[in-house]
Amino acid sequence: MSSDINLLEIRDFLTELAYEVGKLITSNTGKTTFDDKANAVDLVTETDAAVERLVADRTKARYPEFDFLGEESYVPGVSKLTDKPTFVVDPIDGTTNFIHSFPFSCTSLGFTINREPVVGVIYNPFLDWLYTGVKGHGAYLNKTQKLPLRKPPVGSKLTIQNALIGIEWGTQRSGNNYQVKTETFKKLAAEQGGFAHGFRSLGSAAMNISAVAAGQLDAYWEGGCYAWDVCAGWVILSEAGGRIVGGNPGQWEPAVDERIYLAVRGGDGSDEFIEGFWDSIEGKLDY
Ligand code: LIP
Repeated sequence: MSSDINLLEIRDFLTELAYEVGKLITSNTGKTTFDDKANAVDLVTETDAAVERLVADRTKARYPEFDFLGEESYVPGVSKLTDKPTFVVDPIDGTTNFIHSFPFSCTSLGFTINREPVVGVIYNPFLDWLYTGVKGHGAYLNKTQKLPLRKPPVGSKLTIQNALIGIEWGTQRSGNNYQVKTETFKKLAAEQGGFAHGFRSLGSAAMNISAVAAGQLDAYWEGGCYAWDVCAGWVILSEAGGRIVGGNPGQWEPAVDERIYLAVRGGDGSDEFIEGFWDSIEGKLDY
């Protein structure tokens, strides 16, 4: 029975595992060769695979009855997220950052029950930032700093104009999705458009979502990432008072493997912000 599962124990187990794989990540950054996946900007390294093997072995040994879904062992059309308790893992989120030694890659270790993210552990070993969240138990940075860290000014409302927004170019650099993204970026930035305060691309979905959970980004919009990119961040953001809605208009309750997301911090005006953001999207993302 899923109600018998000790989520806090799973958080602690995944935290120790994150610290362990963090050493593997920092000791190999910038040193390892890389291969292309979908194209010349969709990259993977042997360290990604080694970290995933370690996480898979440890989780299987400790929780043999639970399923595992990982980026590097995923088989399109075969690997599926089910209702079973499942570890949903991105061994290194921000692989391009890892290859370039840009210190915004992390390991993202999530856990779902009935496809709902209920435990999240994200660890950036370069900056020693550990984000954790457990359903019903809050979200924290480095175990003690409750999220969000930044509280918006009293009386302020979340609007596109006063927002700092996480965006990513992703790996598709032509076609409809690239067109929708780039035209939407322009619309959100333009003085006659959203005139947003600014945009940040951390190069990692998990790091972007963690920044929204911390209140340091107001939102993050991306299409094309997968359940393993967002699962851990999903519960961390929810426990920090934010939420993830669909990255195309009208999807208020997306599935974790929906692949098109808009993450928004908590606070006054978030519904209007979401609807205004959706109105700014120039077309429809399709993944
Ligand atoms: C990355 C995502 C990021 C996306 C990148 C890449 P990876 O995951 O976290 O949001 O823009 O294209 O997919 O491949 O580094 O694990």
